[in-house]
Amino acid sequence: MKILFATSNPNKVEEASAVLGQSGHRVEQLLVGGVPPDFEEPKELGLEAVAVAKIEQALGLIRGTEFEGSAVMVEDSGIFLDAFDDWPGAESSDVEREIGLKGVLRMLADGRQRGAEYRAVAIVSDGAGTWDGTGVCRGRISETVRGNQGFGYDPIFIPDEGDGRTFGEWREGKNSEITHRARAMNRLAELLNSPSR
Ligand code: ITT
Repeated sequence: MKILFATSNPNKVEEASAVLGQSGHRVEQLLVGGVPPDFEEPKELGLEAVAVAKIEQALGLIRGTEFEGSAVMVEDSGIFLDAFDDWPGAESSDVEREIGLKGVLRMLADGRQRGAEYRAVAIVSDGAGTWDGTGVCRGRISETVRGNQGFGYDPIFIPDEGDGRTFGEWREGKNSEITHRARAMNRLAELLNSPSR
């Protein structure tokens, strides 16, 4: 199935394309008038609520266009630090922009626990049916910023299922089955490819 991914983040498109491509789906970034959609995100309500808000807006956006009736996908993700309550979560991109990765490291400097996890919620809808998948990737926050691969928090995130390197140091790319996004996309692929769909 062709899936139009409504996101402004090319890293997400690349990862979704690799994972869903293995299950026979073709992912393309949804561009309306040549630009990715800019959604209102109720971030204070958490990832799920943001993903639901994004899919509703995406379906509204393609209504009456050449894309109406196509499958569209949205995804909301973030990092959750064990030392804090649900933070930064859905506000990960804002926090990264406001205090930077070094600012996040400073917040853990007083010996706080360093456990963390990435979470992703992805939703596909063709207007008639809706499917969703979630994924988690457990890890811990490094002491220093290491590596420049990936995006976002990758240079300070050490996945538990890795070899001690941050995702920022994974030159081979982190698009394997262990990431939160890959897990959410694999779940979606299972649902989309199910005979009972
Ligand atoms: P769209 O909303 O347009 O899809 P976005 O990048 O703004 O793109 P989100 O609102 O879902 O996406 O914010 C996700 C943020 O969470 C992202 O900017 C990073 O700060 C962090 N994040 C999520 N997944 C990540 C990953 O795989 N690697 C690094 N950081 C990630």
